[in-house]
Amino acid sequence: MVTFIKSASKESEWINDDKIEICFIGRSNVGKSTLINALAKQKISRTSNTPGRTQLVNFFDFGKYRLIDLPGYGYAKVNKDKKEELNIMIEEYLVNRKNLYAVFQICDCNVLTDRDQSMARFLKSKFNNHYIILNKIDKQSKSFYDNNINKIAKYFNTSKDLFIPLSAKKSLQVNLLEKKIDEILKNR
Ligand SMILES: Nc1nc2c(ncn2[C@@H]2O[C@H](COP(=O)(O)OP(=O)(O)O)[C@@H](O)[C@H]2O)c(=O)[nH]1
Ligand SMILES: [Mg+2]
Repeated sequence: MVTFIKSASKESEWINDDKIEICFIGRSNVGKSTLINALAKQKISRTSNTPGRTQLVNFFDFGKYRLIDLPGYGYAKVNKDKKEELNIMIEEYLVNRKNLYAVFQICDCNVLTDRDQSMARFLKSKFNNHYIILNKIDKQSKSFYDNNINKIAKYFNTSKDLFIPLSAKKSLQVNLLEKKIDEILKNR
C-alpha cells in the first residue's frame, strides 16, 4: 500500500528513521507527480497544468522505500525570493539527507534546458546512483529515442546507461523504472 506521508518545508520536519529514500527532482511540469501516480498505480500526488505547484518536499511511503518529490527547479514565474527559498529547500535535502540513496532526475525529453544540464552535472558529481528519466516520450515518434539517444547523452555528458525513457501519463515503460529501483535496492 502506497501512501502520502507528509510535506516538509525544512529539515526539522523530515522523518527521523533509517528508511532508504529515493528522490525525484526536475523542473516543474516535467511530470514528477504524474510519474509518482503511475508508480503507485493510484492517485496520491496532485498533478497540475500550472507549473510551480509543488513548493514543498513531499514524502511518500512505497513500502520498501520512501519516495521524495522535491520542488521543481528553475521555474521562471515564481518571484526571486521564492525561487531562492525553493533552491535552498532542494539543496538542503540533497546535501544533508542521510537516508537519500538514489536520485532520479526527471526531464521532459521534448524540452531539455540549461538548468537540466547543470543539475545533471551537479547530481553526477555528488551521487553514484543518479539516473535521468526522459519523460513524455509519447509526444514523439517511436524512433525518436533511438535516433536521439547519442545526442542526449552528449548534451548531458553522461553515459546512455543512465537514461530511462518513459511516459508517465500513458504508463509506457514505467516498468523500466520499477526494475531500476528494484536493482538499486537489491545492490545496496
Ligand atoms: N504527454 C505527456 N504529458 C505528461 C506526461 N507526464 C506528465 N504530463 C503532463 O504534464 C503536466 C505536468 O505534470 P505534473 O505531473 O503535474 O508535473 P510536475 O510539476 O513535474 O509534478 C500535466 O498536464 C501532465 O498531464 C507524459 O508522459 N506525457
Ligand atoms: Mg508535482
